[in-house]
Amino acid sequence: MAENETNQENHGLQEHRVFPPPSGFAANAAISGMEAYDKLCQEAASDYEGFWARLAREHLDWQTPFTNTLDESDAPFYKWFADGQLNASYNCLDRNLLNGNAEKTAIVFEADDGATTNVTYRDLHQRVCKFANGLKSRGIKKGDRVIIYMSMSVEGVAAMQACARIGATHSVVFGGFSAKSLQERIIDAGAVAIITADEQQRGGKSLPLKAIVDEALAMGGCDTVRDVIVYQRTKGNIAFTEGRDIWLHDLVGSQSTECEPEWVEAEHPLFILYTSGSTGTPKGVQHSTGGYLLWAALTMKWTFDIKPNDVFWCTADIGWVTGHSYIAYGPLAVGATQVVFEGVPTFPTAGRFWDTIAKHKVSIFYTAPTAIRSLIKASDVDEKVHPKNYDLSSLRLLGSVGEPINPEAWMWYYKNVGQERCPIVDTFWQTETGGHMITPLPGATPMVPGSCTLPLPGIMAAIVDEAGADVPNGQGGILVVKRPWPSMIRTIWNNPERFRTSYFPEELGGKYYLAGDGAIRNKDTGYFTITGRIDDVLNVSGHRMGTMEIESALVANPIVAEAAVVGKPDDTTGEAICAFVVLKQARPTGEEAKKLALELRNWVGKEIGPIAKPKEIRFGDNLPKTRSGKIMRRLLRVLAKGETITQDISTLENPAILDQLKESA
Ligand code: 6R9
Repeated sequence: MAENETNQENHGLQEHRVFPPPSGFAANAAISGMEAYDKLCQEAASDYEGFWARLAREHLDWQTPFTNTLDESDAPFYKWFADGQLNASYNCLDRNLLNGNAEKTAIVFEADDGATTNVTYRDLHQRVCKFANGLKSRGIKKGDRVIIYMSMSVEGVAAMQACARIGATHSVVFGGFSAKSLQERIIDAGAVAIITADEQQRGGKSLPLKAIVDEALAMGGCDTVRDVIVYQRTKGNIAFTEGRDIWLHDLVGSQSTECEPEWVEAEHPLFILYTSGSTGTPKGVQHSTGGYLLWAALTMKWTFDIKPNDVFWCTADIGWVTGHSYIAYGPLAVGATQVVFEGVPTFPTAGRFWDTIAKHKVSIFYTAPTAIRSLIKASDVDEKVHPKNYDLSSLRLLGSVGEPINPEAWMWYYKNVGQERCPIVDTFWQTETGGHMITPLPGATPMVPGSCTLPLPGIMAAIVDEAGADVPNGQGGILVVKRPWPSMIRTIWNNPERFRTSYFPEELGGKYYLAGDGAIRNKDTGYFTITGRIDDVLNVSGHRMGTMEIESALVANPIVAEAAVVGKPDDTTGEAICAFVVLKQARPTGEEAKKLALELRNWVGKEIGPIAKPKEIRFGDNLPKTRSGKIMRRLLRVLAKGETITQDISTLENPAILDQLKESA
């Protein structure tokens, strides 16, 4: 594991400000006061299985009740509620029709251009049933994998729900990924169908989707794919392959608005979501149906304190796990009204978020620190887009996700968006955890800017050293979860061995879930602060990127001999990608270096997607290496920051190289 570089100030370890939950909030909260929190923690500690069984019975509807709560016989391949049967789409839609929510708005769709569409639970149920019947009509069935490559839309959510309804396992690929990334995921998942749109509409521009699907399929190896289903969003011009491609409106046109859900066992894979790890290829994180849905629903109630009249808005994309748990499943499972937003935070102006909150009277707002930081900057430049100019009185709770929120951004969010009235839930979790893990409870936990505070009841988070031994509070270490929990990753698709070694390493005893983050607990409060990844994973604008993935993309370019990628701190994006590159030709300088750097950035954009483009590229005749040929990444990290190397470089083979790598092209 790489060393854990902690910037104490940045991570709020010196933070002494404490914000108790507003009293009015606590009075009506689902978990009201720390006594209520402690009581739940005690219940979990004294009867772990009983605790989870109770919650799973209370919060989900089961077609066949489970009798077996946790099966550890094949650890770390844990099974939860394994003999129970249910359907995720039934729990998200049908039960709302039965609960009297049929005419309630499920989705307020806010299009890029500001047009609004309201979809009730009854409408959504009908759309999903028609969609599910359409999928069935193409022979798609339980256990099949379906890739969803779509922008933010009601149809995107309906596509996920329709797969769930028929027991097909979906794998959503973020619309910003390249044809090559898409192709890799199609092949790894062995997908039988792809659901996409003609184009996506973002920031006033139309961007291709279907054309990228065509390109991915043309790359070969995707023989499992029989159908490409296309939602018509922009009416842009696209190619159509007869027999393979079908318009969504043609597919669902004559389908029935009823579709009996396919009852699946609780462990049935609801979805696979690819995420970056420390080695080259992305990992297909496989989630279950029962355990996953339980936590998506329960965290809506516990962390977001969702109430019948709330308007919930999570600004994530359905291509990321946050969009799965807190758009496609969680809000629907609890019968909430939510905003689904197609656009970008800066279009038509950087006031779009605040304007949309005012327009739809959003009461719970969940976004990423990167967005907050960029909107702080925007409102510094242009006073008109400052939140004070918008009516944000509907807000009662704010959330943050994806990366550490620095105390200054937290304070700005608290004062200017929440007007010191709204608690902030800084939710730490991961693609692999399925839902929130460590977060304040808005009606209970006193908040400290920059700290995600305490684990949710039932989550046995701890900090250990490299040998798996507990470390005392006040001393940093490795974040682990000591007991399995219902919404945890079940395996890596196609690679159970990688699952075991990545998440349950022998060094830690083979029983603890290794999150991949470093953390420290406060001496007095026991609060957790996440200090950043301890592996080769970067977090750029809340997007997870493996350094190895970017390196592989760079060396795939014929002009590149060698590349090393590190993260450097960035005021807006949290981390930025800095690539050190050795070319096969002589080291370029001046204009040539600039030209080649641009070429390589675009190349990476093509290979992985625009989010992976290095912000900086530096060329050297070589990389700093030890005598045994190992790249000394810690030196590269110092160089990337623009700092002087004070560390020991006695093992460095070629110290002269360091000077070359100080400046970017
Ligand atoms: C949900 C999501 C997971 C990684 C995680 C950590 C970072 C997420 C955080 C946070 C500090 C928070 N992370 N939330 N770090 N405070 N509140 O983001 O999933 O894309 O898999 O990323 O993001 O480093 O390990 P994912």
